[in-house]
Amino acid sequence: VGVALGVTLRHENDTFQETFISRCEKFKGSDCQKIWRAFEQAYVGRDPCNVPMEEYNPLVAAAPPQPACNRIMLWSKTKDVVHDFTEKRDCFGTLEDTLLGSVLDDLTWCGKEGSSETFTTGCPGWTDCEKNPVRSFWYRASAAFADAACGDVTAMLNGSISTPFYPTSIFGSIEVKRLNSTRVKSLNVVLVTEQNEVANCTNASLKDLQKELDKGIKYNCKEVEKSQIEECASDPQKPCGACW
Ligand code: ZNA
Repeated sequence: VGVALGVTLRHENDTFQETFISRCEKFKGSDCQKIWRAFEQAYVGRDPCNVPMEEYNPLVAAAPPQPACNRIMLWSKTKDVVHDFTEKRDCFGTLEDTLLGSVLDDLTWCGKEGSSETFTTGCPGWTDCEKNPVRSFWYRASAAFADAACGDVTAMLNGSISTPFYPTSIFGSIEVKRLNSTRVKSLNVVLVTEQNEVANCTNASLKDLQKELDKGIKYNCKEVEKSQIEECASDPQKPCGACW
């Protein structure tokens, strides 16, 4: 049993690294071996509940997000509709379109004290402990992405829930706070609504969002039906600026 388990784990470890490297290599000119080593050092051999976001500083330094002014798309509780749109249309870039976000999207990983391996099973879940390797990575990567934001920034929030702006979400606790008025002109909220609209742009949580914004950043909010976003995603003729 011990041997069989050892073989399974070795295999798990290799597949994860292969996924990492092959996703990374889609970004031409990147030193993916170097980026892998910077990634691994953040969590390998560590208690998987004690990986602070700062452990990923060397990784972010090795693969910093490239700022694309006026094209930054942030999101909270709208992952599917956002990525459906950004995959089909070349209008906006999300964190998941940057090297680090694209390499690690939908992956789970952790280390273990006394081991030099990467595990993909038996890792703490998002809420099991705060300083888990996956959650700390997204905090750190989101901070870097927001720091690099410039011009007019868009954020897709969910109008089908009662608090589209959640102060403890990554968008609320990291991204909004790090938008800097010397670089960012405006934050444009697209509130994605469905037939059963629960929240509109007058929602109290959106007042809290405006209070968090650096003075000097203009704020706009627009309610847009999900079906309209999906239609524009499937209509390559329509200019980006005419989607909503
Ligand atoms: N691609 C990702 O998996 C991911 C991306 C995970 C976390 C954060 N991000 C960044 S931050 C993303 O690019 C957006 O710009 C920002 C959204 O973060 P948020 O405001 O916290 O939004 P959210 O919808 O609550 O969470 C985003 C993602 O985090 C979810 O799709 C899940 O993958 C993960 N997540 C959040 N809360 C939980 C969770 N997974 C499991 N349990 C949770 N309670």
